[in-house]
Amino acid sequence: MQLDFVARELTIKLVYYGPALSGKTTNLQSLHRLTTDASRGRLMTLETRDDRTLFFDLLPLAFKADGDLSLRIKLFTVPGQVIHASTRRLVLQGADGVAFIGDSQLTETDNNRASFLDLRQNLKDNGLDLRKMPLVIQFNKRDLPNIRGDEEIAQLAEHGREPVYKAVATRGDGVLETFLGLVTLTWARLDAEHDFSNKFRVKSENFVASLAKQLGVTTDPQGLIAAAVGRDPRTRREAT
Ligand SMILES: Nc1nc2c(ncn2[C@@H]2O[C@H](COP(=O)(O)OP(=O)(O)OP(=O)(O)O)[C@@H](O)[C@H]2O)c(=O)[nH]1
Ligand SMILES: [Mg+2]
Repeated sequence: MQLDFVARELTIKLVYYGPALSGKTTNLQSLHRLTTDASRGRLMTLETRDDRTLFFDLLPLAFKADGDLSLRIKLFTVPGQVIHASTRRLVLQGADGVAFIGDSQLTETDNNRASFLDLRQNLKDNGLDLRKMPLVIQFNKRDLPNIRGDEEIAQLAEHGREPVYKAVATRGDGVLETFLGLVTLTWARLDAEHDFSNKFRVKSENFVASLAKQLGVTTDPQGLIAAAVGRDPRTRREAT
């Protein structure tokens, strides 16, 4: 998080993390497609010929809140391939929130798990604690055969503390849901810590709804956020 109090400008960093080929870059591409020109900057990607992210992707978004606050969101993806471990750690530096993009295919279960452990370790190496990090989980590629079933995901969601979204990122399904769920958690966390809604006279109740509207989202944002399986991001997480 970066705060320019004089300019009333807050910049937050959100990171899409997950195993290789789970669809992190695709999420940003879909988000870019689903938002309006006025609210977003250029999507920067750096890939090899076969679509593998080499360093990171970055999508900048901008939002003017009701009160006195301009919010900039820098949305990053990490490169999922195992060899890019040090790059992932670098991209995670100063993250305010994380979306973990998992691959629903049964064959990817071990890779998802390894990537999740890698996330926890890399956060730790950056002095960040996974348990305190605003985090949503996405199970992507729901259109493919041989995927983890809805019931299994519902069970996982019930036992975990994070909101879980199902997605087909190529079609844009679940993409706004995941993003808005993450923004909801991240704003709640930053607001609780720094009292931004008072300092900037921002109405927290309709913060995410008005952000969604400015981004050009035409669907009811509350409905999108509520698509989470398991925990609803709008409810407070009990202290653990
Ligand atoms: N069928 C299907 N394919 C998808 C979906 N989302 C992404 N893909 C495909 O999966 C491949 C990898 O997607 P990327 O978005 O590049 O994956 P990534 O997570 O950025 O991969 P790395 O950069 O290597 O970490 C591409 O061919 C995408 O088109 C989905 O929901 N369904
Ligand atoms: Mg990528």
